[in-house]
Amino acid sequence: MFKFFKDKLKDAISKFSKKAEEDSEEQVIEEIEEVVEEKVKKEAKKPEPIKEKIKPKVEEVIEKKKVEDLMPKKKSFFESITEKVITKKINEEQFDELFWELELVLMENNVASEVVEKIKQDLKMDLVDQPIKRVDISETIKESLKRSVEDVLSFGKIDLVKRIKESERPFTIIFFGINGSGKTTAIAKIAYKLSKSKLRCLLVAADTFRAAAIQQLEEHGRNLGLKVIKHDYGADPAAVAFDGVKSAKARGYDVVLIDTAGRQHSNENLLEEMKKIVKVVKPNMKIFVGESITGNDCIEQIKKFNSAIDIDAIILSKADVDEKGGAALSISFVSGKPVLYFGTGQGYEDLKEFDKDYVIKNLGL
Ligand SMILES: Nc1nc2c(ncn2[C@@H]2O[C@H](COP(=O)(O)OP(=O)(O)OP(=O)(O)O)[C@@H](O)[C@H]2O)c(=O)[nH]1
Ligand SMILES: [Mg+2]
Repeated sequence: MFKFFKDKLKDAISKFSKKAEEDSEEQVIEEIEEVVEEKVKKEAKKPEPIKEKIKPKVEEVIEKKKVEDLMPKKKSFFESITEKVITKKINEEQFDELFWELELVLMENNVASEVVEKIKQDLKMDLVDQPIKRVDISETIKESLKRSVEDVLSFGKIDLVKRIKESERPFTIIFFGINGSGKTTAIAKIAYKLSKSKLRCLLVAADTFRAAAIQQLEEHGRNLGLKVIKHDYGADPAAVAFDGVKSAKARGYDVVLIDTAGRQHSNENLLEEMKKIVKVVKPNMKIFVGESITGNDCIEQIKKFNSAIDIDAIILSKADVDEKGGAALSISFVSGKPVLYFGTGQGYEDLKEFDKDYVIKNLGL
């Protein structure tokens, strides 16, 4: 995950810092000239000889520009020059120009515009008009970016097993998403995970629309040793879901996992049908399953699903084949809903709990 993004991000940080350093050579000389001129003005009697006298010393300090720890409380004239040489300041205009490269990388890797803007503002606060040690420019940019990303990913986590164990039974979860996003696979993976935590799961085939959808869930049921509640194809999905919950109550199941048909977020009829299922079942949790690789499309989808039925949590499938990862970075920040799991393959064990540190590490930050 994030491989392409990580490499590009590294390049952009390095370009940002190199450019920031390059730009500053001229700026430093100007700033030194200002300090010298001020000193010369103060000693206005014989400006020329003083300037001559100072010149070699200034050159000497410039030579030693990598010297650190020359920041006394009360700065002498030459110390002020040293500080100008070993630190630099980026003004707002320069920042906007320097950030552009990073902005392109973020956008190219599907980071949502809301998140790009937040990162930009955070970096601006940290970097603009702040003295930064020249030798540390790259590290300072990286640290600032890391803090910003950490902030973007700071949403409340849900411990699903704990939540289920603390709730009244059966705990009902309905899975929604567009066609082929990985809903049915995610249900099988979650059922596998919950079963290992000694929770009895009942699967409900409320996708009565797509050919072979019921068989697909039944096959998972057989593999995992779990019962599947089904009606015929074409049946009302809300009725199947209702029947599933009723059965689970009667037979003492802990969890009901309801599969639904894929629906485009632009199809109003299918969104209405989804509202009906929710109204009839009143689930404990509505999970949106989105494909990580679809990037900003995935963000648009959740916005639409969210406004129709108020999603509770997200599963991002196919993270294993997503080299960019912008959706993983942005979806919670933009939707305000937590990512529960990443789907990381087609096997039952390929479900990874969302972990902020894992994302940050994979971004190379
Ligand atoms: N690599 C990878 N493939 C996945 C993952 N999750 C699902 N898939 C594959 O994606 C395809 C679609 O998955 P499904 O679970 O059938 O998707 P769905 O949302 O139920 O599809 P519909 O019911 O048609 O809307 C299948 O081939 C899955 O094996 C994942 O995390 N990684
Ligand atoms: Mg399905």
